[in-house]
Amino acid sequence: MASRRDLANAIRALSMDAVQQANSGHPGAPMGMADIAEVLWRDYLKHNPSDPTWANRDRFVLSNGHGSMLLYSLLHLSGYDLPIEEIKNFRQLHSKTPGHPEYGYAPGVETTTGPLGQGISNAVGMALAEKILAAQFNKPGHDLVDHHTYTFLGDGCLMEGISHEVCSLAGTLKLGKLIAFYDDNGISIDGDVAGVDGDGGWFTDDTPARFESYGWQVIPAVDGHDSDAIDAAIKQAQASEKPTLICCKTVIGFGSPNKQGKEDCHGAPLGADEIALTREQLGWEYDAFEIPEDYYSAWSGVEKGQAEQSEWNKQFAAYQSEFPELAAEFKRRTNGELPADFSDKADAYIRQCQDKMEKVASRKASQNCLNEFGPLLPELLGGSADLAGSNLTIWSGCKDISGDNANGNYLYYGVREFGMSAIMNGIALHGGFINYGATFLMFMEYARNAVRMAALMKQQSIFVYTHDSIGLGEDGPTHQPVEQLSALRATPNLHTWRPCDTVESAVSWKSAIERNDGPSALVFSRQGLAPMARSDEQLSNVGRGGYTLRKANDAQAILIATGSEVELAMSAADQLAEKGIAVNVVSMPCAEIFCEQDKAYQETVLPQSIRARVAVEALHADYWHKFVGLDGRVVGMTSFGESAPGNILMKEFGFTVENVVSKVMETIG
Ligand SMILES: Cc1ncc(C[n+]2csc(CCOP(=O)(O)OP(=O)(O)O)c2C)c(N)n1
Ligand SMILES: [Mg+2]
Repeated sequence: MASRRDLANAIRALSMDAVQQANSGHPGAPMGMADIAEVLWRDYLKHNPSDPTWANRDRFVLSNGHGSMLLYSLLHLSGYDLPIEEIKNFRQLHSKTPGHPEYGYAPGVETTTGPLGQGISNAVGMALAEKILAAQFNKPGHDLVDHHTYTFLGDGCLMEGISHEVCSLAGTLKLGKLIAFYDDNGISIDGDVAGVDGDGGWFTDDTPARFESYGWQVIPAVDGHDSDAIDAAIKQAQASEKPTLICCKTVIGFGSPNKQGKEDCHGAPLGADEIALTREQLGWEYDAFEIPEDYYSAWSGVEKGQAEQSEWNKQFAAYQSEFPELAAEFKRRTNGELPADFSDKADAYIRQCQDKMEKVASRKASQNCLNEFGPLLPELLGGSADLAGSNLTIWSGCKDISGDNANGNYLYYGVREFGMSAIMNGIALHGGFINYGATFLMFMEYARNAVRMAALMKQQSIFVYTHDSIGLGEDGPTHQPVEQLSALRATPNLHTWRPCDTVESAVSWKSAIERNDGPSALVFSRQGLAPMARSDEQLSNVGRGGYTLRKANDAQAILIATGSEVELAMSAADQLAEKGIAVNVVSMPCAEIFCEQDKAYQETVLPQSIRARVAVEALHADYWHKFVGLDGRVVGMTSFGESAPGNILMKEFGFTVENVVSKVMETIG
């Protein structure tokens, strides 16, 4: 019978052979962590390879995503729909086994990892989602939601600053079902992280002390190649109310006689000769990609998983008979379905905003939406990175979440923009929630890569950004976004909204809530914005991302504006009309959605025949050239802002009726 070590060697063999075949990849981490993975996956992980979407499965996150072959080996061996051909096609076009684990490619990959530090952050989000969902749904005798989140991470993840943000919060929020395995191999790409003989190096933290200070349970100095020690550590971790870091001393590339323990095996094939020597050293007598049947049976998680899931199904049935409404809600939420009446009620509210014609800052309009939509959506889970009072993210039904009471719907993320955003992605991936998190638009920059990951993974994270331009005023250029909106708009699969009034704000929220195949960024102003009158047709076109807000007969020019500059464009159009110049005004709250509309609609809004176009937006000018063309002009920002009252800055940087009018005059010659 195969020993634990033999079973772990199946991972080692698959990993080194797949990397060799692809002639690229990372054999070191999979070979180093194979023994840990064997104990966790065969003896502890609660999962059903036949149903990778089972709501109560344990989550497993490979935060050191370069070790993707570790995850692919585990999925293949334990019986997921990931055949050996996919392992042979590692890193090839259209395979399910891309270079780093990509969400949505292979079944069982819970999140995309590769940008170090974000996997552990997603794992914190998943553990947090589990804790909140459990608090909302579990009843005495019914632990409907009850699973662990396990994550593997390396030196790289711990060096990344985001790991501080999220692990600190995980400690405060007492995420006891989060169990992290630190691959303490002393190596990263450039070599020995702690230097050689006490000299040099770049990572010499006292990691156990660091995590203890966060409020974690730390199990130090576990031999990552000793199955019994790993087993004991997992037991101890599961017994704790605190999140646990298991520090595993491992040897990178374990089994490779000439490369193990060295950075050489981190991210390059071992080479045919070394692979042969490794086979010998490990006593692995099978050919490349050959796994004997008895190994597959020993690894298979199928039967156990099916049994676990049917046991849970029984639990669910019992819950359902006692709490039928809650059970239906649980199903609805974990299936990602909105309440049946949401869309109609949201439309009624949008109509109400139109009738009310209220002048408020769009951040306030956003809060009004939350007050309106929040009571309809128990799945709504909000937060802000220590700017709740400015972002206006708290609504009347908010209940704070704390370490001791997770039965709430509002998170204080603290000053952790990047951590918040990556945690949000983890919550979205977990399921059961629609989650939003807020900061100033400027500080999106700190969180940028997590926003990108939400878009890459098509996750419904709703990023709320207030204080959206130089219009914020006195805080000055450090706080005034300029190029940030272009960056958001350049992100594939992200919808970026910059509404001009209460109506567009409500439409943006409705769109973000209904959009379950990607993230939205909702960009709101600090300053008050005038309400716009609309016909029924105009009102229904707001959701198309761009529409004609002011239609002139025989228009000679088009003004395109968003957010706070729509009012300016309207005034400029009025003044031009007085001069006998007919101008249409297009409000473009979400350019990406406008670009998805059919050509015929786009032509009605931006007719080819009208080449005199001026875009007005108090953010970076460059984005708009594709809409205004070579004959057009942009009134936008090309420099940083200044510190002064917002209205003074708007004048200073050319956001005046006079300037917009003169730009239109230029275009019509
Ligand atoms: C944010 C980010 N920066 C840099 C990299 C490139 N990179 C991939 S692995 C790695 C070193 C990681 O070291 P460690 O986690 O110790 O991995 P090991 O070599 O032990 O497998 C680096 C710098 C990355 N993937 N993500
Ligand atoms: Mg390392």
